[in-house]
Amino acid sequence: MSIGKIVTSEDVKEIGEDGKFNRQQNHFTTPFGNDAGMLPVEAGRYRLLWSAVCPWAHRSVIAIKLLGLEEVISIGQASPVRTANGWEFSLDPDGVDPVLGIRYLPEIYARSDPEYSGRATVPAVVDIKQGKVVNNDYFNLTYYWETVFKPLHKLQAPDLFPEHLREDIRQFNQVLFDELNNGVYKAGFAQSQQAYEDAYHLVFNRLDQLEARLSRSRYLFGDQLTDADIRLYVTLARFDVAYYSVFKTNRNRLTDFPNLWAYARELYQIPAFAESTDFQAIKQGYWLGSHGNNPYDILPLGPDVSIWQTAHQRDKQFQL
Ligand SMILES: N[C@@H](CCC(=O)N[C@@H](CS)C(=O)NCC(=O)O)C(=O)O
Repeated sequence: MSIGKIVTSEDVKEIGEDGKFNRQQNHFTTPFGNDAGMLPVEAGRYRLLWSAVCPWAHRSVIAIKLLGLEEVISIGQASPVRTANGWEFSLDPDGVDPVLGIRYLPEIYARSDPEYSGRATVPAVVDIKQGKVVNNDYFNLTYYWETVFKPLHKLQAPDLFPEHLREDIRQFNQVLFDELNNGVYKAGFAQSQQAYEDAYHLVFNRLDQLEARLSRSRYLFGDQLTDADIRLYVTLARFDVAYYSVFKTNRNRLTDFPNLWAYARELYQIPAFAESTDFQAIKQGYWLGSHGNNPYDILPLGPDVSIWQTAHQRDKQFQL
């Protein structure tokens, strides 16, 4: 199947006159829910397509695992290095996704909306029944898994989005997105010195504030792991292996912040986080993909990621 020309950041005009990166809007945003016009909440109906390099997709996979939704929402994984034809399912036998039969992600975007002119991105949720992308709203996906999919959670699943904290978490997540999750991309994709420097300061000012917050609190919202922690984690897990060098956010490494570093290790040591964190894939994806500006495709050997397994002591530090 022909997938046509691959859409790039330039095509969708994500770089402004001032050299600043402005991320494209999501296109498939119909909410999941039980009201008319929503995507029905059903077990076995949807397939989440992701790549281990991608922080926006990673957060969704962590939430699915923590909530025990793996049997409810199936997961298809593209290889970490985006090809000239877009995300490729080369990790699968014969190089095609076994459920959807696609080789490249843009195939299913084209099938879903022939008029779609944006980048074909992960995460993408496909309605298996229709064989179409129905949602790529990465900002809100975890909220759906945590709320409307609640009747399908495993027994004793954690409450990652507690009612009384929802508004606070939403507000916090927006700041986290603007200044850190997407802040690193603003630095990495900047096309002017000023745009890069503004983003660099945004990132490190926010990290300084989070370092202070996590010196007083085991997780972002007290003693309970929430959606906000998943979102912070996916950026921290990529910081030293990718962003520090590839995106030039190099005032400090994650390992230079004692509280953030111990907090990140604590999360990594929870199976849902460790099982879905592939540092080698992250490194390949940022260095060898289009982000890397690495003409000879040389993959750095460091940093040593075995240190993610060292003791964190956060449980002792915040004994109830
Ligand atoms: N859907 C969002 C976020 C998701 C996103 O950027 N995903 C990246 C991987 S981390 C992607 O799939 N990029 C494909 C491309 O740019 O062609 C967007 O369009 O900016």
